[in-house]
Amino acid sequence: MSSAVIRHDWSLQEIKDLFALPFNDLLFKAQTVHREYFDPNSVQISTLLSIKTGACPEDCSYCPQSARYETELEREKLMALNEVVENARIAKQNGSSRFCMGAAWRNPTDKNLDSVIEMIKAVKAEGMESCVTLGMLTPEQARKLKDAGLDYYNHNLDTSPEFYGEVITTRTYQDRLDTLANVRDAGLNVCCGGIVGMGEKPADRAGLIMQLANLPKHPESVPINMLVQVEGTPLHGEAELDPLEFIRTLAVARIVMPESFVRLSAGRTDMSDEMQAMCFFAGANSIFYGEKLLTTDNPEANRDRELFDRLGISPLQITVDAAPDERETSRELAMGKVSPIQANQVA
Ligand code: SAM
Ligand code: DTB
Ligand code: SF4
Repeated sequence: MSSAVIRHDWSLQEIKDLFALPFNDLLFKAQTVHREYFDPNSVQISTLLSIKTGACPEDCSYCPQSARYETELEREKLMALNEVVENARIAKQNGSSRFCMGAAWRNPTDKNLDSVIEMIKAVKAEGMESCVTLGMLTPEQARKLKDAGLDYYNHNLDTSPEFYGEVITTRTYQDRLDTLANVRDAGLNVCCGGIVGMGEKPADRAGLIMQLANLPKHPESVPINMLVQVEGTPLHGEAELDPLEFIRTLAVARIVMPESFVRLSAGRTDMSDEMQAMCFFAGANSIFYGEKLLTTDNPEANRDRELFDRLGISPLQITVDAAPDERETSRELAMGKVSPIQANQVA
């Protein structure tokens, strides 16, 4: 039995106290919790595809896809179904278990939603888990996605409620919480995290983690993105965050959301192998795999394969055609594999 209790009543001070621990104490605690809930050598891998790129009406200061900023990004219309399927097949061949499709929308129109539903069905037919991120959703839209067989919906809180207004003005924090509630109520798995390195204060990183940990149910996936600074966006030129502070953020997320997959998300191209190894030690157990995120670069697949080999990490295998109840147990699946510890105990 696992001993760390799942809580939803974290105070800001408790989270700040975790951040303030000596680095080794924090990492030891995170790794201890991690081992209670997961096989420490198994990492879930997802592949991203931008199905609708650029010309977004929102003003998220970090985002190259906002129509308000002059970036080098070429806007594109909604991708054709066959192109999506081709990309999903390649992702599966490369060992990815989840295919995530992102659209640069404030929210999907009902017509757009119907097109995305066709894509979700096609991805599922390829035997992969599906995830989409389409902006705000109404309760009806969330239900339609669930009925179509969608597994995960990604919608990030991005930062603390206090810092939020300095990053985005075109939708509120409450709008995001409402979409998350609609997604949860529809019975979808939630993927929700944020971005660090945007010039926020340490209290804002703690505030983001507190918001995530105090949601009525913890998100099944928690992506922690390091800001990718894109020329032309307001956050380009922001002071770089201390890499150790990024690792601390992952570690605290792991401790307060022990059952969630914590994803080491955007920003890996600029991280050394050693830094990524430390992120996995801090309890990150999911990555985006493949040479592109949505519009910016991700490490080459070869580099990731080599890194996994050097670290003795294997990609988590998920059986998508299992019954829904069994599918929900991907965490148990991660635990169920014979880990080196269990092998030693048998020997
Ligand atoms: N338009 C939809 C929305 O905002 O909900 C979906 C796509 S949006 C690109 C998904 C998430 O990507 C954002 O919430 C943000 O956390 C992350 N993101 C976007 N640009 C980023 C950047 N430059 N660096 C790191 N993360 C970024
Ligand atoms: C998330 O938290 N990170 C991903 C995914 N969810 C959709 C997106 C990262 C985007 C980085 C910038 C880009 O490539 O456009
Ligand atoms: Fe649009 Fe999403 Fe980018 Fe914000 S993060 S500008 S909503 S694509």
